[in-house]
Amino acid sequence: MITNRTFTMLKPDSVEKGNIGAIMNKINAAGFKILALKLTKMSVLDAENFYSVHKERPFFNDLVEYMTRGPIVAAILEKDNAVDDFRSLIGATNPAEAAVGTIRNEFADSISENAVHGSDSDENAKIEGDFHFSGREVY
Ligand code: 3AN
Repeated sequence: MITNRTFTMLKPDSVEKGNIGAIMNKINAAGFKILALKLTKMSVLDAENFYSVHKERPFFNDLVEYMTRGPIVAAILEKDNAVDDFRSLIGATNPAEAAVGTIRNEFADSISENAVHGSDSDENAKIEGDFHFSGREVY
C-alpha cells in the first residue's frame, strides 16, 4: 500500500469562484507534489458512486447535484503523511469550524459547499485516484 499519496478535488464552487490558482498555490506551498491533475466533470452516476457511503444521509441528493453542476479539478498529491497532512491543510468539513489559514477557512462558504475534498485514508486515496485517473495520467 502506498502511504504517501492522497487524492483531492477542487469542487465546483472553487472553480466557479476562480479559486483554482489560489488553492493550488496553498497546496504547493504546503509541500505537496502534483502527480496527476485535470479539469473534469463528474456525471450523476460518478458522484453517486463516489459518495455512496453517504447515500442514506439527508444531504445526499443535494451533494450529488452540487458535485455535478460544473467542472472540478481532480489531483493526486504526494508528500510524506499525505492523507493526514492534507486533511490538516483543508480544515474541518464545516468551514465555520475550520482553523484559520486552512483552505476551507479561506475559500469555503458552508458545510454543503466546502471547496475541496481530501481522502480520509490511504485505501480511499488509492480508490479515488484510480476512479479519476488512468495509469498513464499519473507521473
Ligand atoms: P469531508 O469532505 O470533510 O471528508 P465527508 O466525507 O463527511 O466530509 O462529507 C463529504 C461531503 O458531503 C462534504 N465535503 C460536504 O460537501 C457534504 N456534507 C458532509 N456533511 C454534510 C452535512 N451535514 N450537510 C450537508 N453536506 C454535508
